[in-house]
Amino acid sequence: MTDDDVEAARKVFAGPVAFLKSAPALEYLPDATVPEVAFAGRSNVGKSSLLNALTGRNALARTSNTPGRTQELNFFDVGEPLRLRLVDMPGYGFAKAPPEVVRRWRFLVNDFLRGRQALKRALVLIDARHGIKDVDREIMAMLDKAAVSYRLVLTKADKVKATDLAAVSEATAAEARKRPAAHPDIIATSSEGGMGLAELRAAVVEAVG
Ligand SMILES: Nc1nc2c(ncn2[C@@H]2O[C@H](COP(=O)(O)OP(=O)(O)O)[C@@H](O)[C@H]2O)c(=O)[nH]1
Ligand SMILES: [Mg+2]
Repeated sequence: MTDDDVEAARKVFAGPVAFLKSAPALEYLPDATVPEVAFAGRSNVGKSSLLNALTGRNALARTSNTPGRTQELNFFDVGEPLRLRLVDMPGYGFAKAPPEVVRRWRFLVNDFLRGRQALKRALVLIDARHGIKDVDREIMAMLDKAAVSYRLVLTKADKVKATDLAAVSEATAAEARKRPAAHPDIIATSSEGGMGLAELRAAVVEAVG
């Protein structure tokens, strides 16, 4: 990834970003005419914060204290002319979720991942304080099976010491290398300090070609 790639991506994200629609079920998906990059992660991993930080919009994706409420795919259009669509996938792994909610999540996400031509890449967010958990492995397995290429992204990097960040980065990358559809390199980010955001924007733009 060159400086030019990073600068080109900065420009894409500096353009308009607009909420397009919310899809609570597959029949509400937008037409698959624009390349998409989906964001996945456990509830509270920092997904909404990262979407806001990436796009420089404070309230684009709601940051919520009631995890697990939204079981919808949210679509955001990026760039003028329109370059790509970000997909905010419903969070998973929240405590005490009713089985029906978990079941609905699994069907919605699995059907989306398996059938979506426009989906170029997924980003699976991992909390840098905790590393990969079994619920993350479940979605990684779904992505491997659906042959959707994905990349692991550490969040909240500002919350861990540099030595711990290096260790969790290495452990996460080691696991990524064993996964058929995972990118071998991971990106460490912070929505607070801005770490990794320029690189992540470039990775998103690169994914949509
Ligand atoms: N220190 C720090 N806190 C963060 C970061 N990203 C998110 N948070 C906090 O983590 C909590 C959950 O964030 P949110 O974006 O709503 O997570 P989501 O459920 O994955 O969408 C909120 O209190 C955020 O302020 C980060 O990069 N650094
Ligand atoms: Mg959220």
